Amino acid sequence: MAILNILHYPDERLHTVAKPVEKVDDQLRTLIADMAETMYAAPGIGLAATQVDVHLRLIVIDISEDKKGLQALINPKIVEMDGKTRYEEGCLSVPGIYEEVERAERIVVEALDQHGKPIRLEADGLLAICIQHEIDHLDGKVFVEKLSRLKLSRIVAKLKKNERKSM
Ligand code: GNR
Ligand code: NI
Repeated sequence: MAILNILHYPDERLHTVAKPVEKVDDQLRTLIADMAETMYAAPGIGLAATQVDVHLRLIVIDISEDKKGLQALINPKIVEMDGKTRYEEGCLSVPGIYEEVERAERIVVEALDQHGKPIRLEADGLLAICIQHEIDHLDGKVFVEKLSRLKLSRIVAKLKKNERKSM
């Protein structure tokens, strides 16, 4: 297994729209295992392939506390959404920034699992928020871009300052 490098905002590669996975094979399962290891090491509750510079529609999620809830979603598609909720989100690609954003409260997602089997998932609460955050990454969107331009420009300035300090 391997820990992969996570791209940091405002890296342009985070704006890449990911392509559908065509074949769920051992090579893809190795990527899933590496993404899971990277997510747990960070630590985070989700990771999109986009964040590790692989532009395929693949996400891993584990919102459990004991690392026993790992779920890989391949070619995920939201087929139903309702309600609205706000939550203070963070992102491994935007380190140290936490901001409230609005999402659908409840979603139904169709995807393939790591064996290529179609699954349908009903989610609410943190799981629903996390899945929407990850699918946004696959569409080249980062959560801070949902904020006002003023807030975003302050965040970019803060990120630049923090990067300098960590060098
Ligand atoms: O670890 C993460 N925590 C989190 C908290 C609130 C809303 C979304 C997230 S996802 C984030 C990991 C990440 O950046 N995934 O893309
Ligand atoms: Ni993120």
